[in-house]
Amino acid sequence: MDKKFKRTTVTSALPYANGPVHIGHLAGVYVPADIYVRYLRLKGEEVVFIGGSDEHGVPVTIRAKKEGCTPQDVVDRYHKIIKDSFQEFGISFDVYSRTTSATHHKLASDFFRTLYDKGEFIEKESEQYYDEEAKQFLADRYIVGECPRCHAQGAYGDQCEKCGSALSPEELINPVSKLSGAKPVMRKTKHWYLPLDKHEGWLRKWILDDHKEWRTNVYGQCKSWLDNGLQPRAVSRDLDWGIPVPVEGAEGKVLYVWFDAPIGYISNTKELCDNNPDKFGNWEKWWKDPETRLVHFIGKDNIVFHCIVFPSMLKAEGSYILPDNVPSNEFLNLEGDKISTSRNWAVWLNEYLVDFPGKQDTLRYVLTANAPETKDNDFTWKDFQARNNNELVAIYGNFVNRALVLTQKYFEGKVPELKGLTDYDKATLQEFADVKEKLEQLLDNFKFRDAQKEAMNLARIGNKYLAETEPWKLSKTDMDRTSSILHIGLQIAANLAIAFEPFLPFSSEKLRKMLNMNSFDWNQLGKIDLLQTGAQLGKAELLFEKIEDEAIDAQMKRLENIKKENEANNWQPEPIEGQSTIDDFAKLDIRVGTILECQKVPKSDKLLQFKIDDGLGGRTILSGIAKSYPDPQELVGLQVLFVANFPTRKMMGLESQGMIMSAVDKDGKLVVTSVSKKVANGSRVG
Ligand code: B3M
Ligand code: ZN
Repeated sequence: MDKKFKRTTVTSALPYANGPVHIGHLAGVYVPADIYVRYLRLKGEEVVFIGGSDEHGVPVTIRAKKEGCTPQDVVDRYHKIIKDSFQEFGISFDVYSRTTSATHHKLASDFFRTLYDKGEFIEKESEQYYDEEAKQFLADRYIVGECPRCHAQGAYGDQCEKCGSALSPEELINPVSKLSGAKPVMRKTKHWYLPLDKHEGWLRKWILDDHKEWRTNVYGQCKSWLDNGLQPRAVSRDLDWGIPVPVEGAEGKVLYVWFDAPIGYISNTKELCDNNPDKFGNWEKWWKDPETRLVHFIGKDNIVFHCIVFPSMLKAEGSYILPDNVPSNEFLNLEGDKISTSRNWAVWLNEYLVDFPGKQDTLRYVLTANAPETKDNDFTWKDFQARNNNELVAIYGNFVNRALVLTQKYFEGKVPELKGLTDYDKATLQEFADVKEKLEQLLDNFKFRDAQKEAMNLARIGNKYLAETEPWKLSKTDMDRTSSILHIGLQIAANLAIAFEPFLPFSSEKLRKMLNMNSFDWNQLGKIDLLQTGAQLGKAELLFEKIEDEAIDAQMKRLENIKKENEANNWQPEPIEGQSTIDDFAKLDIRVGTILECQKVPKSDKLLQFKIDDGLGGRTILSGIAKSYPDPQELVGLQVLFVANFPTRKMMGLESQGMIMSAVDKDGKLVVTSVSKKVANGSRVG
């Protein structure tokens, strides 16, 4: 660590407690933060890892309304689900609390009051949409209307989900309140603003000059915000869910969720320290001591809040440190499409664990291997399977298993003696002598993807070493050599347990037990005296299991079904195109006829053959609707519309005299059109 720091406060974005967490959250924020913290802990550094749920904000109230329960019910439910998921995936928070806690309400309220008393806010009146029936001001998400850009209906006051445009509520065409359906009116309201423009000067220097080492995506986004000029930001809202604005005359107003949420990091630290003073000391040292390094792990949509808004709040308060780094990731997509909660396009952590019990490390591994560190990245189930089977199982698992099983077989499970080194041994040891430096260099710079590759490279070295020295063959002729090879193999395995601990904590724990390691020290990395000759090893177990095609097919099927559902839900009738005249229409002779017989055409999966009573002696018509009518008998007796004056066509050796008219439903199914009352067969449609 940088000499100027003594300890590190690591925070990870507080997820909204309005739904479960998915792989995108894990990949973007929590796995990288956890890797970093585990690494620091292994090195023996002083660190706290702060997490928690973000329980205020409009999305929570919307969910509550939809489900007919209170916002508190919603956050109670999801806080628990989210907390459990994190725990199951080994995200090793020192504290995971919530912004509805009493500690947080007080701290956030006091924080606001301090800034208020110092004159750090400006008070402004503005006009905002108000629902006269529901008697309340409307948050942007509570107003829907026509999108001014693409003219889709149902666009929200802050965004059109159809075309993705960011909107403000005044731009919507024909806005209506989602609460009552009433047309909202403009009404005056007072709010407190943080004058970010006033902070621009020091922010520019602090970020653009002093933190050039920040990731380019973070630095670039900050630069563009700063170059565009900062505006005052409202830090209060007219809402009844949140922390009341602690100022007289502010009834019905709460702190804006993005004002209170980052303060949640501080409140949660306070809660941790107050409950464990012996272990963590006073909370203030984690937030106010310039020798503390503050690091925020976040997703890219949170950059402005963590790099500009929150630092301005901290600076305005005056007694806090500022973040030293804000490693933010880009987004993870799923099978090529943006992860979306509302479209259920996600792999939910609680569901993953039902389908892949005990495979937490596999997901951690794959998410880090594909971490969207510098650009958006894609998660696919095929890649998930391949990385598990070809890397975790075939390289890491296979190597460790061979070393342990052979030791069991030839040396009664005791670490055999090193009886000399060949040139090949020396070259192998040389290959990973600098693994510690390499890993540190990458981890210190938040390059978790490359760091994990480096750890896997160590497993590759081990795997290759055993494959080439073939101790299972040598054991027949040269027990001394076998002894040395397995000694080295086991030392590499012990190195792997340590090197992989930040990434794959469950597997490392398993391996630690198998190797019976009683010390587990980062500083031993790269050495070959981690295990004592003669030490008894534990039982060899498989570190990873192969994932079969069926399990992957089931996941793909699930996604396919979701895609179909979404398409059906998003269906809109095709726009009317072109013009036609009454004369065009008159050329078509459309008649009514009764279906007398209907059967599948042999060897065709599309065609049905109809016998129609057309009032003119009868005719045969072939129609490509077999897939929509698996039981053709249901059509018999129905009066349908058909085009009677098409020339006869031949299909599959059969003649078709006309076309039965069908409608294409939103799921693509064809439905024959029928008449509402019995008419004489042969009647003309016009
Ligand atoms: N809850 C937004 C999000 O989950 C927000 C983060 C708060 S961090 C202080 O993306
Ligand atoms: Zn639009």
